[in-house]
Amino acid sequence: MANDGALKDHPTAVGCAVDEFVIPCPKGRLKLGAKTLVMGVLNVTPDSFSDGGQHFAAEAAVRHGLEMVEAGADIIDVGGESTRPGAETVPETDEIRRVVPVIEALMAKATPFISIDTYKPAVAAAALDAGARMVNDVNGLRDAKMMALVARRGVPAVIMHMQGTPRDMQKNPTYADVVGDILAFLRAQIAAAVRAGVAAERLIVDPGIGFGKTVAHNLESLRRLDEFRSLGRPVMIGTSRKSFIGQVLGVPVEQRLMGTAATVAWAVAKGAKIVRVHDVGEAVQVVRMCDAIKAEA
Ligand code: HH2
Repeated sequence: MANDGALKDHPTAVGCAVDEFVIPCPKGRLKLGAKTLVMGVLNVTPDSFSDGGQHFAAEAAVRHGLEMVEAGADIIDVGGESTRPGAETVPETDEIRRVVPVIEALMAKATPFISIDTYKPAVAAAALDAGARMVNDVNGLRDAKMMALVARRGVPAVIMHMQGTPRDMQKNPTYADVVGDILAFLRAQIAAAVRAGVAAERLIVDPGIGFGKTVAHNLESLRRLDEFRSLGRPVMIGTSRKSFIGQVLGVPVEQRLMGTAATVAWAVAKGAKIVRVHDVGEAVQVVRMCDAIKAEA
């Protein structure tokens, strides 16, 4: 079966009681248990905030995707539109033209477990046709067509929280209680998805670090990350190289590896089941170490 990385048991998982989720998906299942999964970011974009342009040519993207598989990525998250603050939207035909050849080539070469990072139903549909097996929606399944697609295809989906849109989300984010507000949104979207025919067991939740949040909001969301487990669904987190790390440490984007590692370790300790990162080899070491410590607890 494909998806070897995600399906393999971690050696330290033996005999320890941890919360465990098994998500059925086309051609297999995604196991989220004692082994924290590492999702590698594959941006096929000219303008992503940290790696824009580096993997824009399909060949370079495929090469980088294969490198991440080799480095131990369990999931490859392919995206064709940057969602950095202020980013311009990309027409869906262009986004499809960016991601589909890359997904097809990756599937032909290594059959990794691929998720499609998009909020556009047509892009998600094309990506699933090309071999992707999960939808990662930064818009949190707010689009009824996306919800219907996920229900119809029976694929796992990440519901991410974002306040506003990438164009305006960092202008003046405000919350009554950042974690409480995100929890309320995620809870409502899980309920709406179930009403639309999505099996609750296929849903993953993500508080959306950096999406309509100040540095203080991001830090509080991480500090209280364990509260998201009350939703009864696996928690995913994407902190990699993000600007709140730069603001805390006073370092530019290319010097945020250690800050990212700290957030990944913290997130695993607080119960995250998937970490979305650019630096896969390093993150694999961090999560394996954290998983080993947790397993002995
Ligand atoms: N962050 C980014 C994109 N997609 N998806 C989820 N579920 N969670 C995240 O935190 C998340 C995400 C932004 O990071 P990146 O893809 O590196 O940048 P850009 O949007 O500029 O391509």
